[in-house]
Amino acid sequence: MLGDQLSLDLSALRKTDKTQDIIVMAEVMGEASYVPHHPKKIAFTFTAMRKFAERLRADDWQVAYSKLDDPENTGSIMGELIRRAAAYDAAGVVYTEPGEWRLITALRDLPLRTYQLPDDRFIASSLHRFIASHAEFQDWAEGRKQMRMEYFYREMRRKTGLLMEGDKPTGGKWNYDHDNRTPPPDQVTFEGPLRFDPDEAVLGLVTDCFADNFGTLRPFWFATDSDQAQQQLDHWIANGLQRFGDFQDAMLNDNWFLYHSLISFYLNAGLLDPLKVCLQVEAAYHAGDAPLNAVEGFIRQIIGWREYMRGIYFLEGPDYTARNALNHERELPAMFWGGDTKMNCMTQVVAQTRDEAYAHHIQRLMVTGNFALLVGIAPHQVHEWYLAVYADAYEWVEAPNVIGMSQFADDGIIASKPYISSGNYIHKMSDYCGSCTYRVQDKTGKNACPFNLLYWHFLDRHRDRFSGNPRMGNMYRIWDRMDESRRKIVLYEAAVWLDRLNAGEVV
Ligand code: FAD
Ligand code: DLZ
Ligand code: SF4
Repeated sequence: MLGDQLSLDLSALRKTDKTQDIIVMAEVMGEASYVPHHPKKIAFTFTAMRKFAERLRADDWQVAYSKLDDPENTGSIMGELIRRAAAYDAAGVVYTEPGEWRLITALRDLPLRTYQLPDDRFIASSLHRFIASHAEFQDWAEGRKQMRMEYFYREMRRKTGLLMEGDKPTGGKWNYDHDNRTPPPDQVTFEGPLRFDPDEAVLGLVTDCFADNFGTLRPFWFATDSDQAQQQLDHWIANGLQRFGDFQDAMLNDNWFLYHSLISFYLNAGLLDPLKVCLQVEAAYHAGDAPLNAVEGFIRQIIGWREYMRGIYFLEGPDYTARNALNHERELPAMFWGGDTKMNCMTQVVAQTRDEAYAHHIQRLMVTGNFALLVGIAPHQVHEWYLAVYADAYEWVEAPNVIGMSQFADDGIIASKPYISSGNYIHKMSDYCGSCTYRVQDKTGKNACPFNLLYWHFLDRHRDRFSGNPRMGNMYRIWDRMDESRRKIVLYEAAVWLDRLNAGEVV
């Protein structure tokens, strides 16, 4: 059982026999270092794995658990399986499909008899009439000129019956996204996530072994078992859900969590079940405890985006993370690792990421992601950064969000147009610009917000690719109508700014 497979109803566990089978779990350097994971992510994984192993043992399972510093630890999942198979004279290995091609391939190549079972902890894969396997997602996807999440989502609503009245969506509309874009509130009434006590032994181990990794380990407050994760969900439904919809896209200097649920870590590790979560949130709506825009918005993220991303990851195959449709080659600048920058939005989001191993969706998409796309950073480097720094990052969900949604490196499989914006959007949705060295109102000049310059630079250099896109025609018309001398100044200033970035100046 892998570190993100901590579910009592995991398919591999269902197939095994307590009286004769051995559950193998292993903290290994290979998994802890394929990217330089944030220390909180490593501490979360190890603590949750240790607790899960204890829970299994209490339920009479036989667990062979390797700690990272066990002297016999071979350092890889494959090595540990071979070692344990020899020690127990095992006939073979039964496992649930991992969420990453790298491990799928490695496990397939094990010099042992192996049986891979599907991971049916996903709603789509447990709805046997809909998409029971990767092949069926492929069938669903084929024959569609364009795959779009919205159609998949509606299908998921119909199949699950979530927020449905007969065959009609509750409230008459499928999607309340337009009601979910209110600028930040003056006061946030949600106090943020529950904070749980850490396992000091694990924190000590992580401090000793991963001292150089980017990220702050303490205070460590994550839930690390399913009971605690459920407490966090209950706490958020009671106190945060009500205003989640309104302020889903808002960002603040002094409040990092706003009304977000902070349950992605727990869902992705297997500590919470996505369908049960959605049913509980739907029940809050029917009890009159939360408005429809919040409940629909939340359920869409889980049965829509989360499941869709998984479908795409497996549909697109192992080369997905190498895609680079826009030929972006710039090195990831030091500011992503906490290096100085004068852009307050970047400073805030990177600081929050460093301290919490968390940023919410719009911060990931419209600040760090938007910046990476506008300046043209190599998508593989962007992908590795996101995979490392967020505690909820596993490749099946991270890669479609980064390579597809955020960087358009898959040439539009996920997004119908690139998610780019000038400083205006960040200004509208946050209080970042008020305390920035740059001026968001300035379109050119020495204090001009870099997003304002880079936005046009991006559109101009990718004209061939995007000018025919019906959703972008308007932007090209605005650009073309601009005075030629003004266009020249914008492009010149953007190029100078990029040169300064290349030269390692603090920009
Ligand atoms: P909330 O805002 O409370 O949303 C509720 C839940 O909806 C989340 O817990 C999550 O499970 C689900 N969800 C929302 N949006 C998405 C989405 N786009 N894809 C999948 N699930 C979604 N999410 C990850 O779980 N792991 C990642 O590695 C990851 N990387 C991302 C990278 C980029 C560039 C972007 C733009 C988004 C990424 N997301 C990722 C999606 C999203 O940002 C996080 O799921 C969300 O911020 C988690 O915080 P939360 O639990 O407070 O979410
Ligand atoms: C993320 C992670 C880390 C940091 N460490 C381990 C580990 O030591 N052992 C383990 O079984 N899993 C770990 N994981 C989770 C895996 O990387 C994850 O299962 C794969 O990336 C597939 O999603
Ligand atoms: Fe970011 Fe520009 Fe606003 Fe500064 S002015 S915070 S760089 S959007």
